[in-house]
Amino acid sequence: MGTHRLLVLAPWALLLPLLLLQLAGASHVVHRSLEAEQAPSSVPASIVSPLLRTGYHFQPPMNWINDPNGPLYYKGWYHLFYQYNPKGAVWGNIVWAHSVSRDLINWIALEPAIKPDIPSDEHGCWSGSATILPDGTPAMLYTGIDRPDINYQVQNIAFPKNASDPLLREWVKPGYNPVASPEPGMNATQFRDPTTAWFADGHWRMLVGGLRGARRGLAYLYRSRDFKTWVRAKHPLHSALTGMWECPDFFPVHAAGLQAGLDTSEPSTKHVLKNSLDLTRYDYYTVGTYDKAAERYVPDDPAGDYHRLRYDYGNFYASKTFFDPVKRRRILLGWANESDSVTHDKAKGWAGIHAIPRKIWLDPSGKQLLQWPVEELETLRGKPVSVSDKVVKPGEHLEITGLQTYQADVEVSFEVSGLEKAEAFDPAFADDAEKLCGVKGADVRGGVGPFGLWVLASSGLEEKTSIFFRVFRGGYAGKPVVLMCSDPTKSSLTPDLYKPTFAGFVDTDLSSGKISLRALIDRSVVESFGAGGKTCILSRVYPSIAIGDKAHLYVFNNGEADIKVSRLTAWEMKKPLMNGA
Ligand code: DQQ
Repeated sequence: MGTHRLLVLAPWALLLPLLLLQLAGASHVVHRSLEAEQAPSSVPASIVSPLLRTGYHFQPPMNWINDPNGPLYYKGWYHLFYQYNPKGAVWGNIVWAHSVSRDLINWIALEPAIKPDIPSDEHGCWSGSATILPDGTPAMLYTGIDRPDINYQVQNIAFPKNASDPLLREWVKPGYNPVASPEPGMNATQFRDPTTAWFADGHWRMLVGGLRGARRGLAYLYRSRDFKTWVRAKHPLHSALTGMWECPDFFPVHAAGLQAGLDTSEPSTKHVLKNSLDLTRYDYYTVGTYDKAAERYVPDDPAGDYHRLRYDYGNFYASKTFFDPVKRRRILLGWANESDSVTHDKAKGWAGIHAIPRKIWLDPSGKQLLQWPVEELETLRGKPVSVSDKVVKPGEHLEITGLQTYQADVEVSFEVSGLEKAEAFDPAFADDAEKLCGVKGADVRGGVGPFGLWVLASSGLEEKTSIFFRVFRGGYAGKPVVLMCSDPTKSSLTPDLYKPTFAGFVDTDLSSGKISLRALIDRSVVESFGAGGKTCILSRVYPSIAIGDKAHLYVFNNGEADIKVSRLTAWEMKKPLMNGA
């Protein structure tokens, strides 16, 4: 027992000086609220209200953030670096800010780790990735901007100054930087975001995102024997006519259905290549084979090359995965931008959050990935409220009461009684779930569905964000088509908000009539996971009435068929340590 207590206490003892540091940083928080008070009169009070600042999603106390960078685990700590503007709530002056965590949920802010201070990153330290070298030392590959006014991009390396510091507070950049520069004929302003390197047959390899001509997005492949001298391979690992590939990510996955992750250098018969498409601002991936001898990646479904599968069908971009050696899992981190206006962001003093870290693995079908919030999130769950075996009739809704729902985690299993009433599927929408959802939003009556949740809803339903399913007859080979949507069109009465309808199809077998939905509700974000993580949608919303204890949660059914809630459990979510804010 004594030993056990010691083990539990020891890591937190380490936290004390850091917590004091955070308190010293509390002036940031004051500064933020002062800014809010002085907001231009055109900015509604609700927008700058602390009740719309997320409670358990990753963000610093103030200012702009975008891409997650170089996530890694080292000597007992998870490290997250991220693109950050120390001077304001809009993109610019980019450095790598740095936070550490024991559990991926409670975060402590440290000083920025990588800042412009050598000729090859003097005008910006852009995105990059961590590689754990064989001796256990992390190495950081990242993009530097090396000249003013033009975003000319090169790739740099940084190492920890003191490898015995578990917090990796200081980073040094060797004199041989940059390690990769654009060559004649390459587009020097579209050449960035190195991946985690992997080792095979005597060589390290890394990818760098690029653009050839006007349309060909590509993943340049570089090789190195010593992690110092990098030589570009003649052809890219892969390319497609999609526009610029930002933040490529390439990793092995276990055979279908196994939840464990693989270290990036471990061999496997299946790999995933993800690219962030600058043109659409979505993260697309394919599952495929890595042919090491030919140094090529071949997607299993060439027809779906970067326009079919997305990690998330909502506001989620520039993501990155890493291998967690503690729980042997692969974890996905992604950035969600605001969808209010720049004036709003300046008034709030902050912009950008990260999605809750998600474990990812290959679906039993082998055709796509599954994603689920890391289990550590469940430590924030408070008292549960549950509902079982409730039928929601056509046109009815059911309020879930007994808890605050503006910061909540909701898991629900639905059962549809039969598909006789399902609407016929129009094949014109076969490739465009978003368009289909735009036409058939939550308030458009259907057959089987729309059914799902109204979250962050006002009591008079003037405001509500709808997360729902809609089932159609007559899909490919007679299979029902399941559409999952997030409809924020009624989410707020505040003007000047961007309220895109997001949607994806769910490749699920409805023969049992069952389908599940999980929604992470956090003040101005809703992260939804359909059918156990087959289809995910993150949406930013800014209610003006349904904030704080004025936010309600309902199950709704706007179809013609009964829907049964076999089981719904909702938990209030506690606030973790969040970078001192
Ligand atoms: N963000 C970084 C770039 C990357 C882009 C700059 C993606 O390195 O391509 O902040 O959001």
